[in-house]
Amino acid sequence: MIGIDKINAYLLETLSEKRYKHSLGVAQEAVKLSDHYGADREKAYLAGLVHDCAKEIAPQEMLSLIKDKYGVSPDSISLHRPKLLHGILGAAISQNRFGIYDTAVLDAIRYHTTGKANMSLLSKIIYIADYIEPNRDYEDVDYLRKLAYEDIDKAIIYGIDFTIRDLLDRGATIHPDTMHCRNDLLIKKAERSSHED
Ligand code: DGI
Ligand code: FE
Ligand code: FE
Repeated sequence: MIGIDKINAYLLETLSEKRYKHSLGVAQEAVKLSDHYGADREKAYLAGLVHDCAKEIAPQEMLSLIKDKYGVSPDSISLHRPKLLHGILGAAISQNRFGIYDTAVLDAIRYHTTGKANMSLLSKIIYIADYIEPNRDYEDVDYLRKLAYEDIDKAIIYGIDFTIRDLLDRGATIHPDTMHCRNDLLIKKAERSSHED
């Protein structure tokens, strides 16, 4: 892996100041969540720092990098909505430019926008840190911040519901991984509570 200083230099060059601050915020929040839930804080910092490294690349450029440079074939929903490509491309850049080979870190980057079924603790942490990092400001953010430290699965479901409502209001497509993630967490939650009876 290249050094953190080189990764920071790349991010400073390719991201707006606001997005770079957001990335540092996600890294910081991910470390806090890792300490709380017993995940690897160094992996969490790294994944948080780089999760949006592809966010400000123009859609056409994203597509050609993904397909031609990195040889990945995105699904049709992601192709339809280029915003969904930045996790896929972020993981490819993290591997090929930054030399990150840790599959848990790469997966957390890859799925940070949609989530997916059977997420690892690290992926869950990055997913929710993205919603609650210190620079985020929206109506429910303080409630979600509290929930994230009480029950991370519940917090993710809350975040997904929030996003799905917004997508429905805008008449947008909903990625199947988003639904798989939500269903998976809801089913596991129901199974856990039935075992408690
Ligand atoms: O990159 P960030 O802004 O920090 O956050 P993000 O990676 O979670 O991206 C949020 C955007 O992605 C937001 O505009 C909604 C969109 N999005 C999230 N899930 C889905 C989605 N868009 C579609 N079409 N389908 C999804 O399931
Ligand atoms: Fe993102
Ligand atoms: Fe983000």
